[in-house]
Amino acid sequence: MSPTTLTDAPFSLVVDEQGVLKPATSTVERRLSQMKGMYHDAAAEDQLLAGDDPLVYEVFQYDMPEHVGELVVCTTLLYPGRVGDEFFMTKGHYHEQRDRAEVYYGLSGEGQLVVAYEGQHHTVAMGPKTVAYVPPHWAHRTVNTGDEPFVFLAVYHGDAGHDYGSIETEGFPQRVLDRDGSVAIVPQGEL
Ligand code: PAN
Ligand code: ZN
Repeated sequence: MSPTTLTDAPFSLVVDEQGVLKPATSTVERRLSQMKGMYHDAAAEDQLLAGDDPLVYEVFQYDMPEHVGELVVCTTLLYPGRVGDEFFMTKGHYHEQRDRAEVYYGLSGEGQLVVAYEGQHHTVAMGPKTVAYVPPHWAHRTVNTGDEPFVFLAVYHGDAGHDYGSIETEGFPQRVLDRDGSVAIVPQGEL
């Protein structure tokens, strides 16, 4: 349960060498089996699921009151890997409160931020020390395009909430693929 009163004292958190936020009050462990149908190559997905159901990413979060005036801090460790030719990625979401923006700060590894809104789309390359801005209203997802964990810190409004269903139904208009060792950003319609 989130606390119902606003925070009234400063505090600090630490991000360890691996990117784990300490302390974290909630964590997410996302395996491939929890992302069924999100990768374009269903046969490659089935093959991986028949194996060890890989861990795709983890989130370490310090929960805050669900209030617009508060800021939630979390880190994401997005592991390297591919489903067929498609790089490991997060599920992606809109914020439930659509007009809540977010800031990402790259800590290690390499990736892409993919955003989408009403048929428009953009990608933003991210690496260590990149500050990437997710504008209000845009669905957002990250993709690990490297061979080591892509780790970033996120800061977002306490009342933002996460709507996974809408973008899952719509689908992101761009996919990030490994084409002969190069990163290719491919429109969904051109697969
Ligand atoms: C991030 C994401 C995190 C995991 O902290 O929640 O990277 O991605 P999914 O939530 O799409 O599974 C964020 O954007 N928070 O709002
Ligand atoms: Zn978000």
